[in-house]
Amino acid sequence: MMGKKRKGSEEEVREKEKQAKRVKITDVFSAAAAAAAGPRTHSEEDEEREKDEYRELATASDSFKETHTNVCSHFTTEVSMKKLLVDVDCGVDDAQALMMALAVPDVQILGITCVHGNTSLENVCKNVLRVLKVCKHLEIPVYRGATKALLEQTVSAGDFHGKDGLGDAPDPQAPGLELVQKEGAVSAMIRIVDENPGEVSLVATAPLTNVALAVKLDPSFPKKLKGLYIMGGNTDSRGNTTVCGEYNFAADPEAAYIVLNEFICPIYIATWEFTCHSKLPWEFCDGWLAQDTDKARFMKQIFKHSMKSSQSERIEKELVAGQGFISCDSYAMAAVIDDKYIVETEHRAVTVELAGNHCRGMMVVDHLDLLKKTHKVYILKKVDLERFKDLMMNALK
Ligand SMILES: [Ca+2]
Repeated sequence: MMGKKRKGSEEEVREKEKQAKRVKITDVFSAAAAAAAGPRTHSEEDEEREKDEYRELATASDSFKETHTNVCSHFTTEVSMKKLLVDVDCGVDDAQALMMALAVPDVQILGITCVHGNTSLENVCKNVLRVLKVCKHLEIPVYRGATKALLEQTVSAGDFHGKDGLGDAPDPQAPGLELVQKEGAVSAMIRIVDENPGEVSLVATAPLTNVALAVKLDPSFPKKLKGLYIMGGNTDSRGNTTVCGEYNFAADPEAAYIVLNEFICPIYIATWEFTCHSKLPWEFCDGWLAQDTDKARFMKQIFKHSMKSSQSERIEKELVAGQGFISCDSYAMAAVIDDKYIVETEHRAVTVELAGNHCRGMMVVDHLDLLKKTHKVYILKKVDLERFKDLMMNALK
């Protein structure tokens, strides 16, 4: 009874809010009509009134943009969608990050570009299509990108996500590679960003080969991006692939160097150590996978191999701050989806070590400002894990 009453009053509040918003929108359109009709005379008084109307229009419009309501769904769709490009080497955590984004209504993925990494490029493309199929989003275009690092120095991703990248749990009904676009990944990235200047955020959860090639083909590419969100690199020389190197950076150090030194858009980085410090308890993972949905069953199947790998002696050594559930790529994805998720960042110049016997591929953080770089990146330090859990749960609903 109490619940019912509360529900009723919540509905009343929502209805009142809707009515208030309708009034605001009516005001917006009236003001727009008045402005479009033009001034009758040009007395100072009229001019002042017109300025007021424009100011009101701008304020009402801004306020409307923030409401994210369905009162005028067409208008809302145009102004509030978050446009993403996602560059992946589709292992299990890339799949988790993609599923997180695909489950959020105000996120629009304009394209998924594939790159070498966790597994072969062909497997990466296949894996992305499998994820899109289970999420019922096969309409999203998938593009084939670089098959190797810029200098072709192969660093194995090991067997953490299985040989095929998705836990070696193949699906005989998987969509075929004929669904992959003819256009190459790098030219698609450049074209899509050209068509939506200043609006697209690029989420890169793989070796940065495609992203580096994009700036080399089109030097104006970074300034047309809204932001770049990277999973990769490290802050404390903790390696998970080489002694000091995180996989995505160690797999193509030159590409990581180019991206960190040539991308002038806002850059947010979820580093290896950060993801380890932000791990979730395995109990959360159990509840997450126990959801009664096709997506949860799919995840349970592809994640089994990595969950087992996490217990190995080698992975135990790689993990910073102990055991737990770490969906590395999802931490970078959450940053672009939820504006309130990032709690604390460090604003620093960074680069990548390209030489050295042990440190090639390591991210270097310039705490002393000795590199004299004007462009600094935001290194994620603390995030709202409750919001992150909500996004994770939602991914498999
Ligand atoms: Ca990845």
